[in-house]
Amino acid sequence: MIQKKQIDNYHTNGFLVVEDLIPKGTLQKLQNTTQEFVSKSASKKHNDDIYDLSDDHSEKNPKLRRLKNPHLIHEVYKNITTDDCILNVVESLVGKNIRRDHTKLNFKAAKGGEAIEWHQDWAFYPHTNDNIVEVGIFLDDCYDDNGPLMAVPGSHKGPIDDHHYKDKFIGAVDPSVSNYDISSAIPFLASAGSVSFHHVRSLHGSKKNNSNKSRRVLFIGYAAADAWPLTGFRDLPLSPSTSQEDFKKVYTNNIVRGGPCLEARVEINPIKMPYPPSNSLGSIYENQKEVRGRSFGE
Ligand SMILES: O=C(O)CCC(=O)C(=O)O
Repeated sequence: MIQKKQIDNYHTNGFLVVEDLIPKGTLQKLQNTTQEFVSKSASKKHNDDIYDLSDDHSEKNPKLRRLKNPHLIHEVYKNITTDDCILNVVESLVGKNIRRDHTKLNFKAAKGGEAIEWHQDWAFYPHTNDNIVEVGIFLDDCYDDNGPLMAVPGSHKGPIDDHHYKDKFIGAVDPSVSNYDISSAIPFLASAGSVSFHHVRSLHGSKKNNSNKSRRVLFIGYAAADAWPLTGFRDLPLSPSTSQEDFKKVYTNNIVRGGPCLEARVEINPIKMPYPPSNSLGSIYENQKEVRGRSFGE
């Protein structure tokens, strides 16, 4: 459990880092499993439903940028998404009915793991309310030169920056026209086993990893069960061929604490829909391709 002061900090700043939240044995399992996937990625030549590869990925020097939906491909990842050590904190931030929305494991390889441009997750997936938190489980120690995630305090309560470029949604903000002072961003620095929590509207980004150690973070997005996506669930179209089973798979089975809620709670929030899509699809790295380096000059 976390203290009231930590919860207040989350609501004031839009983020929180809790040190050493993951038990040592669990952390070890997550690290070992992740290493197995890095080894498996070596033989991959192209991005697919599981692997997102860096442009300089090769068999000799595998450079995995992201594992997509890790909870669907290995029990160890699935189990951590329902573990009380995470859900107890998530409950105190978003309430007692919780839906797991997505997972992803971001890698920043030593000496060059890629930057992620400034963005607000909300711009990608607006919902009927913004009771949504992104959890980041640190699989490695993460300090200044490892390309830590950085977030602008208070940005979760303000406007949504423009994430479009040349009339397409590219999922990145031009810092020179941001509503926020990027230089005030706070890096999330902590040892492996620590966990960050950032609000879906918090403006964040991360630099390249210039150190000689990798930086791996397992991200899990959780939403209040009554927050419904305004773009709909991609895998749950309202069509005659959508079955009860499909609904369970996409919604009910992802309720990880409390119960489901078909009554969407609607709040007034700033929203610009993420359309039309970027020229480059598949992951945030692909979406942001056209403007890569704009924020961090790398
Ligand atoms: O891995 C990172 O540093 C940033 C992750 C992130 O913001 C994202 O994947 O949307």
